[in-house]
Amino acid sequence: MSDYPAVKAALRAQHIETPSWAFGNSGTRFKVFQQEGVPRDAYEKIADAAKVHEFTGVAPSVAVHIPWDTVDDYAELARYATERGVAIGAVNPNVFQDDDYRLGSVCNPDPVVRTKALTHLLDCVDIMDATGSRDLSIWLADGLNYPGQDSIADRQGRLEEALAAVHDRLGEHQRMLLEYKFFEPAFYATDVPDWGTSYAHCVELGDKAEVLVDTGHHAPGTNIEFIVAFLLRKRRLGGFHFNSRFYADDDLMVGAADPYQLFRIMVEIVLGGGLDPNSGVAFMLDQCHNIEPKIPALIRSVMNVQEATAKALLVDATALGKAQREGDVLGANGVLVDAFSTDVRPLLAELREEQGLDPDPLAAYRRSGYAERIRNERVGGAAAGWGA
Ligand code: AOS
Ligand code: ZN
Ligand code: ZN
Ligand code: ZN
Repeated sequence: MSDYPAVKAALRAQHIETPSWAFGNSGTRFKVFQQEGVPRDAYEKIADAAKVHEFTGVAPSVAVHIPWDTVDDYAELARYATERGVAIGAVNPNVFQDDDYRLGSVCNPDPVVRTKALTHLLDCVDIMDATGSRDLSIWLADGLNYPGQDSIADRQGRLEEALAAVHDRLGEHQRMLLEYKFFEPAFYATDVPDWGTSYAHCVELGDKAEVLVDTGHHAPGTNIEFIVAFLLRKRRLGGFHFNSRFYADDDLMVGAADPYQLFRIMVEIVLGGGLDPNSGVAFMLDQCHNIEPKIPALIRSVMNVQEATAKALLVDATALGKAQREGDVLGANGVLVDAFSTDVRPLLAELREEQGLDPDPLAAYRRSGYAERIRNERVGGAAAGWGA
């Protein structure tokens, strides 16, 4: 067994970023259920994110999505976040919600639309300058619904051109993370469908471009931990969008569908040095809470990532290495299974107490009365949300 002080130190150093859009209302194409007390603007989303951090101690930043989180003064928004004990994390440009983007954004056959999309990406870098954010998190909905609809090759050229302009614009301490997704909203072909496409573009772009792995963006059966190990080794793993999926891009709570997969991913992170804050791997959540209350769902998600990380930290690397060198297949697998089977909840409760937190973040949140307060205070006005 690894020594607990080192395990705890690593757990304290891990930061898990919450997404502003997960605090707002969301849904499927069938229905967006309205919940009471949801934030009405970016400020209220940040206030809620601060609560997740207050009770977990490891969620000190919140990603924003532009224009969903548009405000007049981003420096002021960043100051507001600081006052609440959190920071603004990744800036997510939205180049998919306007009618102009029917045939794509930076890959659109129309140069006018491409310019509009690129301008928005560059505007988001200005926002990063104001908020002090490091990461521009790019996900493009670009793709084709029908064979022949547009030239797959030409679209790659347009993509390259736009991404290069963004890369050029980035400041010294800024990065662009390029997320991939194999389908949806385009169903025949996506312009950045997989990690290989994202990786190839990043390598060509330069050192400020890294791949973002959204755990829900893979075909069933994909070995995500292989992708993680590969990218980490090549120093191109920019970070994660964690969530769970049963069927498609379900955006359910991370660790809900397959905690063993999350553990296997975290094992590669731990063994590959990705937990070191200098490795630059950003642990972000990308979830939508359609039917469950948002803040408790995010607290639960943060705890699920922590549990998987704790188990990964308990992997006996010495015993694993020895078994691997000796070709002891069952022994090596047993080391992983032993770590996964360990109940790390007492360890995490102890860690929280050492950090001056309640050992049970969900119970502490429930007792705090915050849910009742926002339900009473946030009446009237439109709820800000996903697609808002
Ligand atoms: C979309 O499927 C991606 O996961 C993006 O990260 C997206 O911007 C985010 O989910 C907000 O809708
Ligand atoms: Zn995502
Ligand atoms: Zn997604
Ligand atoms: Zn997702």
